[in-house]
Amino acid sequence: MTCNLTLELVQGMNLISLPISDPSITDASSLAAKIGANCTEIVKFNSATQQYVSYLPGWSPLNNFAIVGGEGYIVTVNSPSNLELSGIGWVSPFSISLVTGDNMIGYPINDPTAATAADWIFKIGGNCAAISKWDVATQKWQSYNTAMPPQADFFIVVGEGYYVSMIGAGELILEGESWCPTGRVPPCGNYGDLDNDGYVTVNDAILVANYAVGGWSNVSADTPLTETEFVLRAEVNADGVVDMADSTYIANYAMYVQGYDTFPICEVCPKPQCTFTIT
Ligand SMILES: [Ca+2]
Ligand SMILES: [Ca+2]
Repeated sequence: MTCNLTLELVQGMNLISLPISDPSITDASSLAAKIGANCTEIVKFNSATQQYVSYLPGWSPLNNFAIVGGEGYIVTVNSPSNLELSGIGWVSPFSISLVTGDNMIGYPINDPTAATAADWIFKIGGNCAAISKWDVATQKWQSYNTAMPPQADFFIVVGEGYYVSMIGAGELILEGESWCPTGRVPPCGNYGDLDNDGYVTVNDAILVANYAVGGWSNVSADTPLTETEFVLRAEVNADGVVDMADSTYIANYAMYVQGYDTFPICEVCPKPQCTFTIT
């Protein structure tokens, strides 16, 4: 499943990483092209040589390095810009190798145990001396290290890049959902999954709304299901009709709205134990 995500770049330096894999971004020149004419420089940190590598859009093909998941990049723009990404999520677990010295890395997976700099130090282990971020608001570096407590911990943010300073080799393993949310699995059976992709997403809620408004002919081209199966899966609130209330219920479930952790139909008729009939 593809998704869209926008990174907002401030005028000046930004330390970013790609939260999703966008097939149109493979190297520094394609990243610069995606940002547009405002992009004046893209820098990577080569951890093997411990040196910066700079790509200057429009100047020469020199240093047109590969852009990959899990790396951080310093992107300079001469006015505020948006980086519009379209692609698929990185695969969890995502392992990032860290060498002695500095490493500039990203945050490719939404790992609930890696939400702050202190979390990262804990996950990486004893060889990690410091995590540093580039604060775009102040255009200054901010560090969290193990040597001089107490300091202000900071949140690790999707789309940003970070320096990880190591006194020996190590690894950061991120595990969780991708930044391209795939949606929730149905609470029981395959209720709420109208496009048959295995998940309950907003797209399923839209299909039910279209059915409620325009009938089968309004959705038949957008689902592999038969009408009978479609109606069975769409009737999630167990009131005997497929209407906008079901669409709303499915949307709330897909978006993890509080109080919508299951469907009423799962109490009445949890598939495959029974077959529900719509009158
Ligand atoms: Ca679905
Ligand atoms: Ca209903």
